[in-house]
Amino acid sequence: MEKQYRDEVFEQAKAWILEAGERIREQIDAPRSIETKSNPNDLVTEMDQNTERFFAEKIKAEYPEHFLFGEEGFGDEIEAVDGTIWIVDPIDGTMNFVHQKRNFAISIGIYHDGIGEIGFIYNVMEDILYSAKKGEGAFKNAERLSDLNDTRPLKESILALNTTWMLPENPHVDHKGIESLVKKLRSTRSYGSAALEFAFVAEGILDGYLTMTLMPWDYAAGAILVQEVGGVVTKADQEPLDLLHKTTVLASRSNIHKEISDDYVTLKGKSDL
Ligand code: 2AM
Ligand code: CA
Repeated sequence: MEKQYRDEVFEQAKAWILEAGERIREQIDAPRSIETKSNPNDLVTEMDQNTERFFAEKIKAEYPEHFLFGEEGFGDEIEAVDGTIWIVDPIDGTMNFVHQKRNFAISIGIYHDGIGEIGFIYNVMEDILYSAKKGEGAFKNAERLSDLNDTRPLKESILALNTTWMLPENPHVDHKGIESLVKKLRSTRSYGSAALEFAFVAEGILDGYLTMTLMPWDYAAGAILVQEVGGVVTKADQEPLDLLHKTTVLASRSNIHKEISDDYVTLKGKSDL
């Protein structure tokens, strides 16, 4: 994507994200009906749907040649990465949105022919916008984020990790390896919003994020942000991410990435689930 065009799309997307976030903040205390999707804990609200519809309408009107790949299904059927695709999670961390009324984000990654060009993660209630453009670094609001420290050892690292992966019956990863990893680390965190977990890795307040089940809209923006500050983002077995399917993800500072994957992660099946 040409720089001038990327800058223009960036400014447009930023304005829409801030507007969508303001609408969510205005209605944060309104009564809402909550439905479930794939399981009783997979929540969705009208706010998720209305926010994605807002982006779908804006993108269609302004950029009819672009595609939208969104969690709530208001976009296009995407089967290939060709062209310009907005990969949108209107609310990442819906359970936090419903239960906590904070700790959720709007996540938008804009890809051209499979290359990440623009990433936004908007922590709505804190009004903090993380952003990145390919080759131009990452920002937290107006502050440029520093390149990640690549010397801190694993034993002094904090990793975002869900407790699920330590349960023997989890279908994705050998729990004993994760148990050893947890013992090795300084500590773990679990924020409940994949997008924010990526943003915190990019900011350097987390050293990494390991998960077994993410959809493209959960990591599309985050992967761009983390890579722009020198971090490494792959599937948990170090294979490249593929943008179209559910996947495992390991995002971290460069010096601990291979060690985590080689020494602690043994997948039970393929990394694309
Ligand atoms: P969501 O809120 O947009 O659904 C919670 O640990 C994180 O995982 C959130 O980012 C959440 O995104 C995501 N998530 C929840 N259920 C998921 C599922 N079945 N597959 C993939 N990601 C999921
Ligand atoms: Ca969502």
